[in-house]
Amino acid sequence: MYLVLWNAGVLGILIPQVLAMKINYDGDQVLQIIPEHKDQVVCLQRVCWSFQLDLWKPLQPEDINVRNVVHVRIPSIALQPVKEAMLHCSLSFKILVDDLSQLMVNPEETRMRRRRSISDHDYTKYHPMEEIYNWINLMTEKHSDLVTQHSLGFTYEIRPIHYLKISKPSNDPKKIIWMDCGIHAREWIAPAFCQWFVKEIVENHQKDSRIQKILKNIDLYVLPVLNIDGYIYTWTTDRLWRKSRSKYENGTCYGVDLNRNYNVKWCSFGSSTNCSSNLYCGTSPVSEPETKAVVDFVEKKKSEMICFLTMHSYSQYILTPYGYSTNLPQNYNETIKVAEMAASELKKKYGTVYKVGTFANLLYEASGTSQDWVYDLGVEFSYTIELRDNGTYQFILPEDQIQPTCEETMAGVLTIIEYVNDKYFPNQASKSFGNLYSFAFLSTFLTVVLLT
Ligand code: 0X9
Ligand code: ZN
Ligand code: ZN
Repeated sequence: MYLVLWNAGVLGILIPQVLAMKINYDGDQVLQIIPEHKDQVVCLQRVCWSFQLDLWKPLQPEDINVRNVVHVRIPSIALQPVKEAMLHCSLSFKILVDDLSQLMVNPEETRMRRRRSISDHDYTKYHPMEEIYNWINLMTEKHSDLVTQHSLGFTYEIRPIHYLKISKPSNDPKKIIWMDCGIHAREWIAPAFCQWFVKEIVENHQKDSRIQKILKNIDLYVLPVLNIDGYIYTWTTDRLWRKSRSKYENGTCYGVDLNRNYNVKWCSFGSSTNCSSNLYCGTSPVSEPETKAVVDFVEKKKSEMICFLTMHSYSQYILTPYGYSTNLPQNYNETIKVAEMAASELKKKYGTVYKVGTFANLLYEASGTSQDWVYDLGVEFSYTIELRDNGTYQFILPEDQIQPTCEETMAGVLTIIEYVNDKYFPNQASKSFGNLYSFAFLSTFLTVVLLT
């Protein structure tokens, strides 16, 4: 049974890969529009619907609002009529990207790079999936004292989903912090950050006292790419693919938005029942094997899990629950405080400004996200982090921004992790200092007592 599935999977992947033409975005533009009045909103929505435009921000015309920034891709052939239609209702626009295809790196070229040893793995480049699989292997070989790889499950196209567990041996019970990257295929900076994060931890766990302290109490679980099928598809066929690659309605449409597929107000807001939509929520909650893999894992580990981080792009946000409701979670003040601390540490590196808040209040409501599902399961600190940029390059963040993005994000993420560690392990937070302090206090006290 397994072998048959695997073969079918391989064939199912290989055939379309050979036949499918790569989608090119020659001459496509990305426009920024900020509608100032209600009638402009309505006009812009109509333009989006009638030209079937690919909205990037927000993701569907229904969520366009007065004075909210809109980013939309216009195919080269539609440029003239779309711009005319916009000017017709006095909508002014700014050209964010003049020719999208110019921004996209040539993946074939990148694929030619062959990695031989771990020191060759270039953390300032984007990597195709086979290189990430190799990196996972090499990481566990080279750092077997600290890093192990485990299977979370399989994707729709039957590829193994691996996560890394970073753990120091301990006799005391530990807690778990989870981080996943690559739910959305085109958000390449997220998997790049997961790789960076693991590198930083393994390289610094001996010299950095903060990482040392954290690893005493906490195991870090890192999932470098969840939506592997989609990620591969962005390399082979469509750089702007968002969803997974499951097949619907006899192959007339593909893919579920894996961040709309969780069993939390499933398919109510900011999602679609239309399988052609970028926000397709699937046929039922947890219908996708990728979602199921995460759900099974989190359910098994929920009593130990104290923090859940899910990495996305773009917009530069640290988001707290909820997405499915504008109601605030019970620990809102604390989670916001921690997010603000993280944003401020992040900003210290390169001055990058992140906004903090709930998704539903900052942007629009979205149900069925992993962040909300995990939070409602009882994981106290659950964050979605939307990495760079803020609109100049959007999903096509240039490789020369990988390093600064990862460095600043590392500062932010470590702030969250340290806070959570200190909260759950208060005595360990500054034990040596504490001991010294009580010794000093006791001896002063004794001296005073003895002298009087
Ligand atoms: O819409 C999403 O899935 C995320 N944004 S993205 O542009 N990367 O697609 C944000 C999800 C936020 N979720 C919650 N706050 N619950
Ligand atoms: Zn495996
Ligand atoms: Zn995303």
